[in-house]
Amino acid sequence: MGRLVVVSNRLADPRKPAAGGLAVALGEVLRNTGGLWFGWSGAIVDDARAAEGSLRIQQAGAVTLATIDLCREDHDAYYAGYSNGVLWPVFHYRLDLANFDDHDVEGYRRVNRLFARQLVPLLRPDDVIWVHDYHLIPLAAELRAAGCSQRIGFFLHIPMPPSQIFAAIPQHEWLTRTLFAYDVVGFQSRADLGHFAGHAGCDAVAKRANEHRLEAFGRRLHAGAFPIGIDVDEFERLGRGKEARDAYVTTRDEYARRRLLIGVDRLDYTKGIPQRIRAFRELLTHHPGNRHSATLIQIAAPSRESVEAYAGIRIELERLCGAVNGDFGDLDWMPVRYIHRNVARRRLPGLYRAARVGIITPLRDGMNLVAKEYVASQDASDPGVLVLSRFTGAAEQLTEALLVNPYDIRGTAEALQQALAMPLAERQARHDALLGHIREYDVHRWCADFLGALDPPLAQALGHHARERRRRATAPPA
Ligand code: GDG
Repeated sequence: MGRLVVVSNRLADPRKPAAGGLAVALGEVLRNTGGLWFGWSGAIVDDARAAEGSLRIQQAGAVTLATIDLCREDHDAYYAGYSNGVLWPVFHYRLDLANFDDHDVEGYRRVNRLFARQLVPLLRPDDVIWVHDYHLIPLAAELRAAGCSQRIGFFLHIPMPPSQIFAAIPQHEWLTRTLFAYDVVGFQSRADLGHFAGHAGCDAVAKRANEHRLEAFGRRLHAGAFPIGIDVDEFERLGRGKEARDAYVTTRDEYARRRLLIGVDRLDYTKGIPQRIRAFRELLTHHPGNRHSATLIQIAAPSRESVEAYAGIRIELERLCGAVNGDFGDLDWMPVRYIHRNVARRRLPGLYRAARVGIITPLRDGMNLVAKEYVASQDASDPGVLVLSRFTGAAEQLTEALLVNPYDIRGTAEALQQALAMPLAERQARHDALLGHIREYDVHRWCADFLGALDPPLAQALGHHARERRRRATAPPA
């Protein structure tokens, strides 16, 4: 069995529970193959020479973690500039927020070249390489240029926009060409896959041999939809832990006379948080029975504060929440609890469970794992209702949620009212179906399906380990 090498912008220590489901799942596969995880350390150093000599290798159990630092100029152009100032907004259909600057794309190329240069000496001939996300689109092309012939796959965690939007990026042809250096390219949804296939047909004049096989630039590419999931078992375990139970009991008792709605997001303009606050305001306006009763807890974890486009959203949200509380609140009732802080991961399942409605309404999202975490945290005998934006990858699977158009403030408010008034039997039936989906398409299935397309022998060997894990998890204690 070959070794798995994961490459991503940042990496997480898979042994730490705070790392999240993705790190747990990748960590498991990496452990079982004695694999390597390579990425940026998060440190910014003074000059390019210091970055060049910064490779650090540590052992995390059976997994090797290899990191490099970036110099300030490269970081600003690659991370804040091209990745988060061009690719993130455009891939989320926000051309208005994109800041096209030739200087940034040069930095993006430089860092991808640096990643390749530092990674190549660590590689073995039978390694299988899995590259993650928009920061590293041209990495395989750089690795191929350096002589790598290993199998290389790429997974895009964010949406793939339609060709008319993608083509606004001045370097769209180059990006498309570099994607053909991979053997497998994975997307979150069938819609995203369709957009890519359509675009490759224009940009690369790709021939589509079948649903998944595209040919261009003398290379064959397998393109597929691999919807990411959560580690449902791990999340349920977290939910049984002390911190989650405490968070549940405290929240339930504090809001005993209220019905709670909850939103949990990174503070990002793609997540539709201002629209959500407006919809909640609309709910209080048109359904006054919710006054003194419904409370929205909105957790907005700080994110990318160095990127220009994020500056305004914090101010806008504070203003919107302040206005709802000022206009509707009373001495004994604050309609919106807005928390601009990171909440410990171990507490999240308790908060989700205490809320009658999970309100997940991004304007555009590759998948959205919070929606799945909310479902996994519910008490099946008295579950809450998921109100979900139709513009998330998750909506392609979670059709038993109340699907809304987040731009339609009145429509979203009506869905909130429907959720708050939903009878128990309907809540149970919807929850049962949703839980079935998230169990079937969990993060382990995502890993197995992607690796199955990239390297079938590796996936087969890992399948054996996964069966062992399940057997151990379900075996009665000795
Ligand atoms: C990208 C794509 C895709 C949030 N607030 C806190 C916190 N979180 C955790 C959630 C969840 C994760 O962060 C967010 O995941 P999402 O999927 O919702 O969104 P992105 O961060 O934008 O992720 C997305 C994902 O990649 C995976 O492919 O689904 O579409 O944009 O796990 O629980 N965690 C803690 N405190 C918080 O305050 N601890």
